[in-house]
Formats: sequence, structure tokens, C-alpha cells
Amino acid sequence: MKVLFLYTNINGFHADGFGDGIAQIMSVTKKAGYDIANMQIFEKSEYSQLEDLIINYRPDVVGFTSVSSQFSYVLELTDIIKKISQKIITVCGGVHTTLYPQCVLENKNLDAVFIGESEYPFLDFLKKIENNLSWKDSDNIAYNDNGKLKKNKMRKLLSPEELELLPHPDRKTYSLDKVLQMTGLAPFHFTRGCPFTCTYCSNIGIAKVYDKARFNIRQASPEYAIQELEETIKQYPTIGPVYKIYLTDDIFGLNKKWRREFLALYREKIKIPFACLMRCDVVTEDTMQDLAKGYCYRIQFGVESGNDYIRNVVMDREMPRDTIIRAFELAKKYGVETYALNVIGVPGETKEMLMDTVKLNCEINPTASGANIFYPYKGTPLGDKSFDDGMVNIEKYNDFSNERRESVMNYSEEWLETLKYYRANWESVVYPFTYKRAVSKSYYGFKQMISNIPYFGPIIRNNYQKAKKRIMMRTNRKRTDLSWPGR
Ligand code: B12
Ligand code: SF4
Repeated sequence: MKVLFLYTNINGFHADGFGDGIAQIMSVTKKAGYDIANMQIFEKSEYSQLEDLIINYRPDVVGFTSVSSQFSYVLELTDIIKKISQKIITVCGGVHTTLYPQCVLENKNLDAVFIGESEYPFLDFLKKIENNLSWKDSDNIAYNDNGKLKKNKMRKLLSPEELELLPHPDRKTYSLDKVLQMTGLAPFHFTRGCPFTCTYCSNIGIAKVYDKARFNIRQASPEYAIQELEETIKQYPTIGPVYKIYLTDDIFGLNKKWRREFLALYREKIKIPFACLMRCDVVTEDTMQDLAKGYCYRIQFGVESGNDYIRNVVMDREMPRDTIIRAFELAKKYGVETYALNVIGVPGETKEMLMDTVKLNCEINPTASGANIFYPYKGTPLGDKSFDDGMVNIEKYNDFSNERRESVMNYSEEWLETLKYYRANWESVVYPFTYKRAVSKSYYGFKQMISNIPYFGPIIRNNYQKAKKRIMMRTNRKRTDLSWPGR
């Protein structure tokens, strides 16, 4: 039996390309003995290549993965697939179908969606198809039952012991080459879940799907993670000399014991600079020291809002202002670059509140800073409330193409324009014009151009960064490199 896995990133606002979730489903499917293939689609012009692949490979099942903004493309692609053969079973998993399984009713050419962690439910599903049994009895799926949503029972979340038994995500069939070239980084994801309850984020929504108040973290052992890194580096020897590592865990190192053991092993066996995502309240002096010693060169912190009411009441961040300031100070002290992530345009925010965010960013003075416009994801508390209160412009929302770049909320024209302006000009607002900055910005543009040269670009950039770090360590100067892959 043949299974084709598809990852789309059409009209994404930054270069992406590796879905850890689908790569994990691919590895268990392969291990179970099925024939698998993969295609990554970045442009609609690639649809015809998919047609060729379907005709030549003749899959029995096609599995998509989808975030909300990609779902309309998934539906377009199911139409293409079913036009070639009605016999091919089309399914989709990922965060969108988990939070909003009703989406399966939107197009009859999508046979079913998977809800939540689906390694074993997907294998059962394939086994049923193979044995000519009804796949409609599989766990974790939802499908269109004569116009009504039929949702099957959910398997329990995988325990740490079960995670330890999974094969590592398949980075062979799902070739990383394109991702490395596009992003300049090798992504890895070692933690499932995040226990915080931020109202705009999917984690609280996923917790609800599992009837839980919080989506607590689960991990395989640090040894398992290091083994995955070693295996991948062996497969892609450019990781290290050319490409750095990006740990995409929602919050790296939330489990202290795990983090300490992982970093100790990383120092001994991996020794490649890595970037990661963290919360400001996870960082202590100890942690920062350990991270800096352990090859962490950059941390992406969610600042979200500089206004206490928006941050802690509307967004439920539970994050004191001083904690944010302290985390950025510590990063500076230990020579770790920082990126501040901000969200503007949440319901209730005024211009003054937005300016509080600008002020806080000026105060913490991160290496780089960016702002995205609030997007009401279905299944999240703030997203659902926005829909319930009639605050979402449905027409704009259905046209996902400007996700996070423009607001889809029913705000006044003036406020919509203000948000667009601040998002587009965030850097110049946070870092006011100075000749030094203007020079460094053009220099950054030049560096980006160099980085885009296939293969050699990242080598040149890395050597430059190493030399710069050496000089800065001596002079203890502030960094001005603005590059960051973003999320
Ligand atoms: C790492 C990460 C990225 C990486 C990798 C993206 C990816 N698709 O995995 C990068 C940097 C590329 C990225 C980009 C983006 N991201 Co992102 N990202 C994450 C993050 C932090 C972790 C994802 C992950 O690896 N999880 C671990 C794996 C194991 O879980 P999983 O992906 O859910 O997979 C399991 C199940 O869903 C299911 N499953 C998944 N796929 C499939 C397929 C089949 C066939 C089956 C059967 C099952 C199945 O089984 C998997 C294993 O159990 C999440 C937050 C989160 N915790 O989910 C945000 C998150 C997914 N990102 C988000 C967003 C918005 C984006 C962008 C749209 C940003 C942008 N505007 O450009 C892009 C979209 C890129 C794309 N085309 O997918 C949102 C999505 C919200 C939504 N409802 O749509 C999230 C949830 C964060 C949030 N704000 O809440 N992201
Ligand atoms: S801390 Fe970050 S990942 Fe965790 S719930 Fe909040 S926004 Fe989501």
C-alpha cells in the first residue's frame, strides 16, 4: 500500500518548510512497512507537479498536514487528487483539524480529518484499509456522515515512554535540503505541549480537545533527543559547518532536569550553535549561563504586549514586566542574541497600549524585534470570543492570504491602517533612525543577499558571525544583526 504525504506552505510570510508532526507520522508509517512518498508545495504553480506525482506514484492514501492558513489550499489539492482518481483516500491532520474538525464538512473531496496526536490512530486506519475493513471506525478521526460531523473517540496522549519508542521523524523521505537552504537552519522539536494558558495560542485549545485544563509537557529522554541530532547530522553533514540548529519546542527547557542533562550531552556530543524559543519567566541566571555555555546563540522571547492589562488580562500571559526586562538583561550579560516577538491588534487594544509595547521594546533593546497582527484562530479562547462577539470580518478571514500581516477584525479603518503601519514599520519605530542603524540596515540587506547564495552563502555568513562574536567578546559591544527566521 502506498501513502503520499503533502506539506504545503503557500503564501507563507517567511521561508518555512519542515513539519515535525507530519515527518513523525511518516516515520511510523515507513517503519510499519508501508511505501511512502512526500512532496512539499510552496507555490500554486507546483500543483501540476502534484498531478504528475499522483499519476505516476498512484497512492492509495494521501495525507496532508495543515495549519489554519493552509487549509483552503489543502481543499484545492483534494479536488485535483479526486479528479484523477476517486479511489484515493484523502485525509488531513495537524493543528487546524485538531482545533476545528468541523472543517471536514467544507469539501466532500476530503474524506476524513485526524484530531490530535495521530501516530497510532493513523497506523490503525491504514491497517483497516489494507484489510478491507471500514476505516470509519478508526480512533481520532472526524468525517462527514451525511452532512453531519461524526467524531470518533480519542486515543490517550502518548506517554514519555511511548514517545521514546517512536522512530525519529523521517528526514530522508521528507528531504531537509530545501529547508536548510531556505531557512539556513536545521529544525528539531523535542517537546509535546505547553502548560500555559495564553488566550491567543493553540495550546489551551488542544488541552480542551483532550478534556484537560492545561496541555502539560511530555518528552522522550535527553539521550533520545541527542541521538536524533546525531543521526540527522550524519545524514546532513552541512549541519554544523554550514547550517545552525533551531530548537522549535514551544518553550525550550521548561523541564529543568531534562534541560540540564540535554545541554550537558549537547556540549559533549553536538557542539553546534543553536537558537531556541523561551518564556522570560523560565530564565534565571543559572539557566542563561547554562544555555550560553551550551552553544545557545539566540533566544526568541514572546514579549507580546508592553501593556500590563493586554498582556496579563486579555492574553493571560501571567508575565510581570520586570521579568521581561530581567530576561533580556541576562541574555545581554551572557552574550546571547535576542528576538522579541510581539502581537498587536488584540481586541481592546488602544493606540496608547500599542505605544506601551513600543516603549517596552525600546527599553529591553533586543537584538531584533518583530510584531504580528492578532489573528483569531478557531479553537483558541480569544479567537472563539472574537467570533462569538461578531468582531471578525468573515470575508477577510476566509481570505487567509494576509494572516498576521493585516487584521481580519471589524475595527475602524483608521485602526486597521494604524496596525498595518506599525507591523510594516516595526523596526524603525522600535529602533529610531540613527545613521549607525541605517548603515547597519543596508549592511544587513547585503548580508541577506550573500546568505541567499546556495551553499556558500551560509558558510560566508557563519565565518563572519564567528569573527564578529570574537571581536564583540573583546569589546563587549551591542549586537546589530537583525536576521531571524521567525515563526
Ligand atoms: C515548530 C512550529 C513551526 C515550524 C514548523 C511548522 C509545522 N507545520 O510543523 C515553522 C517555523 C516552519 C512554523 C511555521 C508556521 N507556523 Co508554526 N508552530 C510551530 C510549533 C511551535 C510546533 C509545531 C510542532 O512541531 N509540533 C509538534 C508535532 C509533533 O505536533 P503536530 O505538528 O501537531 O503534529 C501531530 C498532530 O497534529 C498530527 N498530525 C500532524 N500532521 C499530520 C498529518 C497526518 C496525515 C496525520 C494523520 C496526522 C498529523 O500528528 C502529529 C504527531 O502526533 C507550533 C505550536 C505547537 N505546539 O503546535 C506552531 C504553530 C503550528 N504555528 C502556527 C502558525 C500560525 C505558523 C505559520 C502559519 C506562521 C506564518 N504565518 O507563517 C507558519 C505555517 C507553516 C506551515 N505551512 O505549516 C500556529 C498555527 C495556528 C493555527 N491554528 O493555524 C501554531 C499552532 C502556533 C500558535 N500560534 O498557536 N511553525
Ligand atoms: S507560553 Fe507560548 S507556547 Fe505556551 S501557551 Fe503561551 S503562547 Fe502558547
